[in-house]
This record gives sequence, C-alpha cells and structure tokens, in this order.
Amino acid sequence: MQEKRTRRQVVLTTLVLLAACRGAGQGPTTVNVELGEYSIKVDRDRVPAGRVRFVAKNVGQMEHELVVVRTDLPAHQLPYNEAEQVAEEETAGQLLGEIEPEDLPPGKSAEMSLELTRGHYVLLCNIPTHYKLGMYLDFNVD
Ligand SMILES: [Cu+2]
Repeated sequence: MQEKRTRRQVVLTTLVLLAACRGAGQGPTTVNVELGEYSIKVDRDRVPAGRVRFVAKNVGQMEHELVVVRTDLPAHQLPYNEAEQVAEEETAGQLLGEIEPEDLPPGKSAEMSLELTRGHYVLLCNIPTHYKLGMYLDFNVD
C-alpha cells in the first residue's frame, strides 16, 4: 500500500518536472525563409501557436521583402490592386508584421518574431509585381 503511494508520488514528481522542463525550453519556433525570383520557400509551413521567429534570407538577385498577413483567403487569392501591382494586405486580413529592413538586398538576411495564434496566414513579398509573379505562400499555425 505504502509502496504504491510512493510510486505514484515518483510518477507525479516526474510528470511535474517534465512539464517544467518543457515550459522552460519552449523558445520560439524558427522558420527559415528563402526569398527569390519569384517564390517564397520555407523549411516548415506549419508551426505550433506561440512565438514564431522568421529568419529570411534573400537568395535572389534583387530586393525582396517578407510580409505576414493573417487571413482566411488562400495565398493566391488575396485582393489585388492592379494599378499599384500589389496585393491589398489590409483588405485581405490582418497585417501582422514586415521584416526590417523592408527591402532586403540580395544575399542579406533579417529576422522578426511574431506571436501567432491558431489560424491561417499568408507570407508574401509585396514589392510591386512580385506577388502576382508568385511570391506568396500559405502558412498554418496549429
Ligand atoms: Cu519580391
């Protein structure tokens, strides 16, 4: 009887410790992003809710940017402003962040961290014409 209780205590203590360790080690989820002509590539397009660190590298020959929008619309169906040749980020949903510097020169990297809740997001480069040329990507947070 007593042994049973002790064993249960050990199990409980272990569970508490495991939970504590997991909590302590819970840093941001890193997503590596490659920007190029004319695509956006990521090493993961699905992450758990929480802090997400986007590390973007411009692997192309011209300037690009990285914008994160929360929207229910599929990445290829954001409202488009024909006159300015850009996707309308604010109309599509909620603009969450933009990497700094806004226009990332070729060969350069930059990062940003965002607190993301469960839902669908779109990553895009909204330098005129780039969205239409294919610089968008669906991204999900569970
Ligand atoms: Cu671009």
